Amino acid sequence: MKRIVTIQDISCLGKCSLTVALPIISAMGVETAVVPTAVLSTHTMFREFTFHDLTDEMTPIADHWEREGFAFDAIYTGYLGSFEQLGLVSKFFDRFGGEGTTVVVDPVMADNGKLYAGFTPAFAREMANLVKKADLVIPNLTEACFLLDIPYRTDFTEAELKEILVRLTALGPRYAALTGVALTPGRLGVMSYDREEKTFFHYDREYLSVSFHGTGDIFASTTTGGLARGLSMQDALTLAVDFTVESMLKTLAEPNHNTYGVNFEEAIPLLCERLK
Ligand code: PXL
Repeated sequence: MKRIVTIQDISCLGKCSLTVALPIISAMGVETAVVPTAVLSTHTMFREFTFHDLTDEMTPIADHWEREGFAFDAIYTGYLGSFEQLGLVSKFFDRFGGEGTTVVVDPVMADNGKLYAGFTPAFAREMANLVKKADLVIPNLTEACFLLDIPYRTDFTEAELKEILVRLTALGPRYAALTGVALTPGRLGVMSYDREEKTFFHYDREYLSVSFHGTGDIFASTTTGGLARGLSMQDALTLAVDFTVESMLKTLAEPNHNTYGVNFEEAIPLLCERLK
């Protein structure tokens, strides 16, 4: 069985970060180790939340794992809360990365043109530094603009989006995948670039005019799980789009659905079916 490790917070209720990554990647038939970076009562989109930092646990966990000789087929990072954590994750990549380990960085920090509460442009620059060590970076369009320090717009042309992807891979990763790309009115999807093959890829689905929290984490988890299961980059990204859309459709089908997270649970059969 393949084994990945994911490094991000655990928001106890709210369906994002670890409470999404663990069930999804496990359902894909991949062992999922975790390094929880903080415990929050909910994600930060609620009016109030508790926050307990776990930075001090990160190095002892890695030290123990190194003594045990554990290795990972992929390392996947999501929401990271401080400069210190970015530095520790960079060290983690040095210790557990290398040949045979795919490093996936989802630079969670912004959406809809704005940084999330608590993040700064300086943090984004440091995140760009971490991205250097990734094999795949999966930003949304806002995060890509912050990583590249360019103004965010909603009307980038296809040529401009391609330029953004090329510049993201110039930071270091072989692959960049941009989420939330709308090349055609009424459609939304992913666009990616492979620096070695110099090829672009695009896949989209019907645009659902709703925005749910946690869909970026669902997308990145599915992509990482798919890669660990041996899918090509294009197949992993396609599955991630389809699973994210399916989760949103399941949510919309519920009369009194949550607004804090999506119903990915009832979409899990699609994942299992596609990985048969
Ligand atoms: O979904 C990304 C995410 C993860 N973890 C926490 C968050 C967010 C987004 O706001 O607040 C704690």
